[in-house]
Amino acid sequence: MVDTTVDITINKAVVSLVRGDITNETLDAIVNAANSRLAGGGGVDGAIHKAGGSLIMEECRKIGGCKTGDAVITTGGNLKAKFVIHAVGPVYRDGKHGEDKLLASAYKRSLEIASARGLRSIAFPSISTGAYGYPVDEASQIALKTIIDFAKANTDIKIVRFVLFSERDMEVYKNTLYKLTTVE
Ligand code: AR6
Repeated sequence: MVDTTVDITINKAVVSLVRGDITNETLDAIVNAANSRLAGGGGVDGAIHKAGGSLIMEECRKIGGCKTGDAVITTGGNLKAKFVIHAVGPVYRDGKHGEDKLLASAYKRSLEIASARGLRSIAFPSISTGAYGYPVDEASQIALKTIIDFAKANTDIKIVRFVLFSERDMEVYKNTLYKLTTVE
């Protein structure tokens, strides 16, 4: 039953894992796995720009770019989510080029930007684990640990949802969440 949604409460936030397409989410913000030029592309980036329409790209062009490990916010355009937070994860080389810190930072900056805007709910894809090649098991540990640490220290964001595209990713994230929340 790998597709069953998982919800856990950390401090004031419900962290959940669901399987699906992030462009269907109705939360305050969805996070895009963008590139540093904010130029659009394939994967979740392509799906978000396609569903959200040209206003998102117009704002991306005005912003001009985003460093790896950082994030920027635009309108949600035609999406049900009000905003898109474009986070830039690292390209995975061999794990020895600071990829872990950059990936953690992409998640943390997205949460900080959402919080600074007064947003209460946010959905993430699995950043860097598609075209950028980050091994999903390691990436899931970094992603979930960063979110759990943020939720322990902050009370403003109430819903953090991971929207996982494949059954395998769902299974990996579930196992990681279980390990992170039962070992402590
Ligand atoms: N909803 C949720 N997750 C999705 C969706 C969707 N609609 N579509 C794909 N995924 P990727 P990256 C998953 O490649 O590795 C782009 O060209 C996908 O299965 O989208 O950070 C950008 O422009 C995978 O698990 O992002 C950048 O150049 C995850 O989203 C580059 O790719 C991330 O895969 C970024 O690469």
